[in-house]
Amino acid sequence: MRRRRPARTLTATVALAGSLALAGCSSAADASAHAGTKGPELSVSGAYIPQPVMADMAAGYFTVTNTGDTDAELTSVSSDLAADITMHTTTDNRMRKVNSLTVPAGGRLTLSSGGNHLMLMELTHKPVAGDKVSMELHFATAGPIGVTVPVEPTGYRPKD
Ligand SMILES: [Cu+2]
Repeated sequence: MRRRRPARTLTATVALAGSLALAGCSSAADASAHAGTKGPELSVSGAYIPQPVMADMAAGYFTVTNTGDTDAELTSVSSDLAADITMHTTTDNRMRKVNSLTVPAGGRLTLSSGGNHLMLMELTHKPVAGDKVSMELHFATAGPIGVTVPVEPTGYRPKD
């Protein structure tokens, strides 16, 4: 009991609080590296573009699976096919443009007809069924993923 020194204990607590505050200031990527987590691990499947009815606008769908332990944010998609690609969500049959979509850790982000989707505007040409379109998906804290996307017939629905 005589060795107890409240003053020293208090100092240690302050020092610990200080180091926690510093950790909070580092970037998300740094923090996950230091914590020994593996971060997002992403793969893309089931991508397709239905042959568009109009000459200047198309939709795009795919699934991103995240087997990592950190959420990933899809922040943009680029392609030779379209100068302007935006991401949309659909709620009560109304679509809304969003700046990012989350791929949850251990989960998936699904873009499908009637739900989340890509809108491709200002098409460089009208794609037809059988074409292949290359796309690149960009993420906030993970490297980009290139995908070769088949163009399917207009009313195509994937069977799951
Ligand atoms: Cu839309």
